[in-house]
Parts: sequence; C-alpha cells; structure tokens
Amino acid sequence: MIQTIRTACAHDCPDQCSLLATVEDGRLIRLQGDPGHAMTAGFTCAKVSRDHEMVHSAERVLAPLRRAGAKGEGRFAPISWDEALGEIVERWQRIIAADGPLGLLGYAYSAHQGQLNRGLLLGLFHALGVTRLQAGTVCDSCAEAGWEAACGSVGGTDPETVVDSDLVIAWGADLMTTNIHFWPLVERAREQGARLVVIEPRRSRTAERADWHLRVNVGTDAALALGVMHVLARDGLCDRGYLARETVGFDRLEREVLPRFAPERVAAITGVSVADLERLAHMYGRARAPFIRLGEGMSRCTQGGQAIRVVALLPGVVGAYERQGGGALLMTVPGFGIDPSALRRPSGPAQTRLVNHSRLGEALLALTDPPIRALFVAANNPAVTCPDAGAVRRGLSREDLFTVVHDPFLSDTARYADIVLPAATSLESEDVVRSYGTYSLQFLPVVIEPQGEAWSNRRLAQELARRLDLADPVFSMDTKDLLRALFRGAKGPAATLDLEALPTAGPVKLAPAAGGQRFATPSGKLEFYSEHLAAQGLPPMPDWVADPVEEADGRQWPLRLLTAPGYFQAHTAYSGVATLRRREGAPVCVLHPEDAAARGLSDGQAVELHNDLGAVTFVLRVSDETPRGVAFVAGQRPAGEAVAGTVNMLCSTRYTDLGEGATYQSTRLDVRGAS
Ligand SMILES: Nc1nc2c(c(=O)[nH]1)N[C@H]1C(S)=C(S)[C@@H](COP(=O)(O)OP(=O)(O)OC[C@H]3O[C@@H](n4cnc5c(=O)[nH]c(N)nc54)[C@H](O)[C@@H]3O)O[C@H]1N2
Ligand SMILES: Nc1nc2c(c(=O)[nH]1)N[C@H]1C(S)=C(S)[C@@H](COP(=O)(O)OP(=O)(O)OC[C@H]3O[C@@H](n4cnc5c(=O)[nH]c(N)nc54)[C@H](O)[C@@H]3O)O[C@H]1N2
Ligand code: SF4
Ligand SMILES: [Mo]
Repeated sequence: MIQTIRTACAHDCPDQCSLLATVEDGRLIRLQGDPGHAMTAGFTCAKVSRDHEMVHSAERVLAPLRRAGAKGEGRFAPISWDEALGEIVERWQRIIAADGPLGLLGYAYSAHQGQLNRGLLLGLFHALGVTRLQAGTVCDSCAEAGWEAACGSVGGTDPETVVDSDLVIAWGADLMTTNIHFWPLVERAREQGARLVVIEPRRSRTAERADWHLRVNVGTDAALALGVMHVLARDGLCDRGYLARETVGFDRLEREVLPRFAPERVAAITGVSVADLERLAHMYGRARAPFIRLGEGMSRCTQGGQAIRVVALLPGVVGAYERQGGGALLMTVPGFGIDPSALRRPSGPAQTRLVNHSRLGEALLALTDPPIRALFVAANNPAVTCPDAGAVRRGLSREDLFTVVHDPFLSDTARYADIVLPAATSLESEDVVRSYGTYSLQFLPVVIEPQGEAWSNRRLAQELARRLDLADPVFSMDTKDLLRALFRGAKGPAATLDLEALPTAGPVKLAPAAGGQRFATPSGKLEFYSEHLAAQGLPPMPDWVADPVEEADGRQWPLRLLTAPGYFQAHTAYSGVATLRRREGAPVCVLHPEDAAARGLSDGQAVELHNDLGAVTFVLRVSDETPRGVAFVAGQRPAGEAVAGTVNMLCSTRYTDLGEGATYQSTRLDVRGAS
C-alpha cells in the first residue's frame, strides 16, 4: 500500500520544510517538498532527498549494544532494552547515592528539533538535578547574545517579506548551503530589480551568484558595519526621525565610537577598500527597504558577538526596520512566544553546574567535586563537533566514565560508549517543530514505525524517568497532553494555536504582528547603548578592537582556519548515508594559490593542518575562492570519512566576546605536505 503523509523536517536547519512522505508497506520511499508551504515551495535540499537512505540505512544501530572492545574501538554486542536500561539506572543510582546528581552530565542539543523529543530529554536532566549542558555555545549562543544586545529577545524580520526588498544583503550567510529555501524569495525580489550583496571572506556558493561579493577579513564585520554607519552619518543618510523615536544611544555612538571608524582605518582592518565601503554605505542608505540576512558563522570568532550586534543595529540607522521588505533576520525563535519550560524544567533545581560544549573535554578530564562519572549523550556527536575534539576524545576514553549514547548510528561519540541505545529518527515519532528561520510551526505524525528496536528520545526519557521514580506528570503524558503542556505558557502568536486542529493542520504560520520590528530590550527600543551590558562589565557600545591573543597567535601561525557547514552534510547527522558521503567527497582544505605555492603544495595532494593542538590531514584544493591567509574547511567529518583526524582537533576552547560561544574561526595554524 502506498500512502502520502505530510510531515515536517526536524533536522537542525532554519528552513524547517513541510514535507510529503511517500510510504510503501511501512518503508519510506521518498520525501518531497510540500508545494503548499510558502517557504518550502515544493523542494527539499540534497540531504533530505536522501532521507529514505538514512532511515533504512544498513549502518543504523537497531538494537541496544554493550561495549565489547576498548573505548573508541567500536566493538559491541547486542543486549536487550531491559538489560540496558536496568544497567543504566543501576549505575546512575549508585553514582547519585555516592556523589549526588552532579556526577552525571546530560548532553543533548539540537539534531532533533522536535519540541517533545528534545524537551523531554532536557526535562529528564532537569528533574534529576544533574550537571547540564550550557546548550548552543557551538552554534548560536554568541550570535543570539549579539542580537539581543541590540534588539532584545525578539524574532527578526519575516523572511517572506524579502520579496518586497530592493537590496538584499546576505551578511555572512551562505544561503545556497544553509538556508536554501530563502533563495527563491531572493530571486523573486531580484526579478523586481533588487540587488543581492554577499559579505563573505570566501567565494561561497551564494557569493558566486551575487550581484556584488564583498570580501571581508574574517572577524572584522563589526569594524565594517561601524564604517558603514560612519559614512551614513557623514553623508546625511541616517533616518534621524526613526533614530529619535525607536532607538537609544546613537548620539553617543556617533560622538564616541564612529569617529574611530573612518573609511581609511576600516579599509585597513577589513580588507574592503574605501571606495567599496562608501559604495556599500551609499547603496544601503539609499535603498528603500534593505533586508539583511545574518548568518551565524561570523559569530564564531573572538569578536563575533560585536559583529552580529552592529549588523543588527544597521537597519535602525536608516529606519529599515519599519519598512515593508526591510529589516534584519538572524532567527525567528522568540517571535513564536513559546515557553517550553513545562517540558524542559518540570522539577529540579533552577541552577546547576553547567558544562559549555567548548569545554566538554576539560570537564570530563578535570572537573572535581564531584567529577563527571557518567555521561549521557543524545542527538549530538561531540567527539567530532566540539572545539578541542582531541580533549573530548581523551575524556571519553576514561575507563571510569560510564557513557551512554542514544543515536540512530554508531557515531564517533557512540564508539566510546559503554552502552549504545538505538534512536528513532524524527520520522518515527510524533512531535511538533517550530522553525528558527521562518515563522512556521508544524506537527509531525509517525511517518514510519521505529526501525528495529529503535526508541524515540521522548520514549527513552519517559521510560528512564519512570524507572528513576520521577513523578512529574510530563513523563507519563501522551502527545495530546504534552502539546497542551508545551503551549500552556505561550505568549504572543503561539497562544492562539488551535491544539485540536494542529495534528492535521499542516504548516501553521505564526508571524509577528505587522507594524515594524518590535524590540525587547530593557528600554523597549533598539539599543546602540546598552545599560544592561554595561552592568555586566561588557562594552555598552559596539566597537571593534584587535584581539591581542589572536595577534600573538597570528605571529606564530600564519594561516587562519575558516569553517562552515558542508553542503551534503548536516554536521555529522548524515554520516550513515553512503550517497551523501560520496557526494561530499574526501575532506578537503582549500588554500589560495599563493599560499599553496609559498609552501610548495599542489592541488590534490594530502596536507596536514597543524598547530599546538595537533595535526589533521586533508586533501588540498587550490583555489582563489579562499582568500589569502585562510585555510577553508567545509563540514566536520567523523573518523570513518576523515583522512586523519577531525578539524575541530585544531580549535581551542576559547570563548567569544559575548555569549561564551565557540571560536572556530579564530583558530590559527599552518599547512604542510603530508606523506
Ligand atoms: N547543508 C547544511 N546546512 C546546514 C547545516 C549543515 O551542517 N549543513 N547546519 C545547520 C546549522 S546547525 C546551523 S547553526 C546553520 C548555520 O548556518 P549560518 O547561520 O548561515 O552559518 P554558517 O553557515 O556557519 O556561516 C555562514 C557563512 O559565514 C561565513 N563566515 C565565517 N566567518 C565570517 C566572518 O568573520 N565574516 C563574514 N562576513 N562571514 C563569515 C562562512 O564562510 C559561511 O559561508 O546551518 C544549518 N544548515
Ligand atoms: N569546525 C566547526 N565545528 C562546528 C560548526 C562549524 O561551523 N565549524 N558548527 C557547529 C554547529 S552550528 C552545531 S549546531 C554543531 C552540531 O553538532 P552536534 O550537535 O554534535 O550535531 P551533529 O553532528 O549533527 O550530530 C548529531 C548526532 O545526532 C544523531 N541524531 C540525529 N537525529 C537524532 C534523533 O532524533 N535522536 C537521537 N538520539 N540522535 C539523533 C545523529 O546520528 C548524529 O550522530 O556543530 C558545531 N561544530
Ligand atoms: S532544507 Fe533544511 S528543513 Fe528543508 S528539508 Fe533540507 S534540512 Fe530539512
Ligand atoms: Mo548549529
């Protein structure tokens, strides 16, 4: 029997497509984009078009496993769920009795975007009072902090309005790779005369298709945006009415900061010529409704928070935030008004010990009072994706660490586990997703039954809670009651949802009210000056200052690492799909022809990227798509796909300026031939 079932994509992706699944006799045959959803527009990305190969992959873990070899070796023997859960509960209870709950670390983040599957796992950790993950620091915590300093916790401009823009700026956003469903809307705007400017250090897929690609030095966007403000103010292109009405602190910025960002100095910092800076500022200042799509990649360096903050302030200088088609979008999440606390914090202490993703290795190796004795990982692959991945692996190798990994595949992290639990994919359980790049929310039905003995995250969380005698009602609720609990505290658009109709409603749009961008800062206005940051000892106004550590590193290590997601990969979530592994090809490092020549390296040869933290091998591609002085690596590849090592073994545990984020792009290194 062939059925078509409407669902949504729950991968970590801003588009959160509405999908039509074709299922034949319980097997997924294909996933197609839902033509009825404005953003999805009837197509999926290259990854999800292969989801049938992922869910039915021969590489899937289909039964619980107990380690039979050394940690990291990947030798396991099947056991029953009952045995596995019995052992986990017994070990956890012993640790909790001896050391208290802080001896256990719960590590779950974003690979399943479903609110129920994600929420209940987090709720389990919260209720137990264990050491928790300071979530998102590898991804968006810095970008979010930068945005919030300017705008407060609010969603950005509705992406669908970009069709009314006359100037679209993809500022550090490779739309073709990470936000592909925004592209047709940009094309529609271009058909009506809009121009597309891409501000990027490298010639990305999106930069190739732009009207104008402006190359900026990595980590200098704050200086560039302040330079644009300088020219806007100098040349009378500010919207003084908007600035007076809706913003605070521009007068101080204009007096105290902007004079230091005259074009000549900005050109020296950013690598953007004076003429190009002035052209950009004039284009921006004269556009009717400029729309900026901000990416998160530029936030993952030591000056990343300030970069996002200044770019988020730019639309305020020209009044674009109140014009249809204008504004800025980093993320939409706060715009829904969902408060997931009922699921994520059902009981347990409000505060606990937190471990930053970037310092997981350190936490496993060095934390005391109590040390981490047990680790539970679900929907993440920290052995590959965290900075200082070598330290993570050393920590995971600890013989006395009891590690449980819940994953559909034997990930690099799972290879270090004492017990591996087979996870269901998002097509195998009910849930609800809200997008982070659009204002769409959608119910996910069961498209296919869990494969083998796989369990969903939510089922696992509820069963562990039951065995650990947690009495919170959320751990015994069905989908209907969980949805009620999830949306009970909703404010704003999500409070208006018809929960009875939700399971059959398809995508539901919950756009913010019309009438221009709202701000949720302490002043209620767009803040060029932030009392709130000042009170925390952080810079009250945006600025760009050279980073002394990076400068010192730069004298020792001539090249800078630039990393971004892989086109055929979702971090490591598609490692079990052979077709996509082939399409992504061998892990590559791209060097500018001059940098390659200076080292006597040629295209196609094996090279080693090395610094104080280690050495990792890649296949060299020589191309001027990468600027001079930069080594570009796409994706984070697990051991089975790597030539030798994973790129994050070279990245330090240093934090960003705001939000304690990872600083992948601040990594310094050199490249040499590998034998
Ligand atoms: N195909 C695919 N899609 C994905 C993912 C994936 O792994 N694969 N991952 C998903 C996830 S989890 C996330 S968080 C998003 C991330 O998607 P985005 O938010 O778009 O962030 P990135 O793609 O990391 O970075 C965007 C661009 O910023 C550029 N960049 C880096 N440093 C700088 C800088 O200093 N200045 C400027 N101007 N640009 C800079 C990079 O070259 C990159 O092209 O993508 C999601 N989508
Ligand atoms: N160098 C460098 N490193 C980066 C980045 C970068 O740009 N450069 N980007 C960072 C970003 S933005 C992010 S978000 C992180 C992502 O890093 P991680 O959060 O570690 O995500 P993934 O690599 O996607 O790992 C997801 C794992 O979850 C499993 N999984 C998928 N679905 C489910 C499910 O439903 N249940 C369970 N239990 N498991 C599931 C997958 O099989 C996979 O093993 O990586 C970060 N690392
Ligand atoms: S573009 Fe993103 S949301 Fe759409 S199908 Fe692909 S991964 Fe899923
Ligand atoms: Mo991310």
